[in-house]
Amino acid sequence: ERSTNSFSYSSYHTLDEIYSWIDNFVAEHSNLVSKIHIGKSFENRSILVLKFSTGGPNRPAIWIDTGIHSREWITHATGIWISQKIVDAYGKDHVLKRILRTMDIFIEIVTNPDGFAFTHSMNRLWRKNKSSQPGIFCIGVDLNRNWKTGFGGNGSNKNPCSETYRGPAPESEPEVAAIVDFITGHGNFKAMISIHSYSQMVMYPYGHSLEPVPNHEELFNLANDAVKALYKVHGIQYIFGSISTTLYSASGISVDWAYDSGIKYAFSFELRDTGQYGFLLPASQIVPTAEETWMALQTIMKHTLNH
Ligand code: ING
Ligand code: ZN
Repeated sequence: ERSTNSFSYSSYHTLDEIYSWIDNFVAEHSNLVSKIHIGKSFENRSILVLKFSTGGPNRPAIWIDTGIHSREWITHATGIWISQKIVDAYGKDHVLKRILRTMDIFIEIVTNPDGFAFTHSMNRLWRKNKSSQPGIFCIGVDLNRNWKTGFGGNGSNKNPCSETYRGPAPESEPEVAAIVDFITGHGNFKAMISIHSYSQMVMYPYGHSLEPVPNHEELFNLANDAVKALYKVHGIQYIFGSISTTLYSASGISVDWAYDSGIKYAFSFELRDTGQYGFLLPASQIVPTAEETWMALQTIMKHTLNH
């Protein structure tokens, strides 16, 4: 396909389809969007980030990633829909205009490309990346246990065969190292939102500890506002709170690393549903899920802009 006109935002897509959508999308909106290559996956696929910017060097920035767990297909689909929404709403929507006058937005849609390709070819429910180590039979590291902060703590596993295998060392995985290098090199990120499915939750650090973060109250109130804005769209109820108290202990996770790196608005979403379909959410729910998620994201972006 040579244009995004024929792309269906209400269907799930393969990696090749998404990567060619990215190329068309960037070409059609070159005034606002560019594509950044931040690294290569274990199997040598490109790791791509969309940058939404109206100019200016190194503006304060918002990071959004989807698909760090490859089976969570609703998250990639939501990332794509939201990217399209940003270019549509820019020029119409005053809030978004205000956000993009001051800040840049970065979206990594396929954060785990090797795993994602594997969910299409071999195993729909694959979660980890596809890295292997000599002499070790099991494949894959959980990319949301491989970050430096709290690495090796509760809610991560040292067994390579586990679904939450943390990997041999912090940032051992190229998919994680690429983001760490990019965000650290940029140096001006103010918010990180890492999107998963499923369970209908908005959460903030810490995952590795029960200790409340210094701005816990601010994050609690902001999560509450985000969940309320989300509810208004289609009446879907999310719960919210810190990761360790709302879901479970999890160590070596992206948002704990972001928070301890100075990114004080760090959130992790769990999108629809609560288990009826789980990871196999019907495509008919893509657009409604994205619509409501967008309202929650805007709530966080607006707050980041004003603080
Ligand atoms: N759940 C997340 C997981 O990595 C999570 C929960 C999200 C933990 C963010 C910590 C931070 O286990 C899913 N669905 O992957
Ligand atoms: Zn996940």
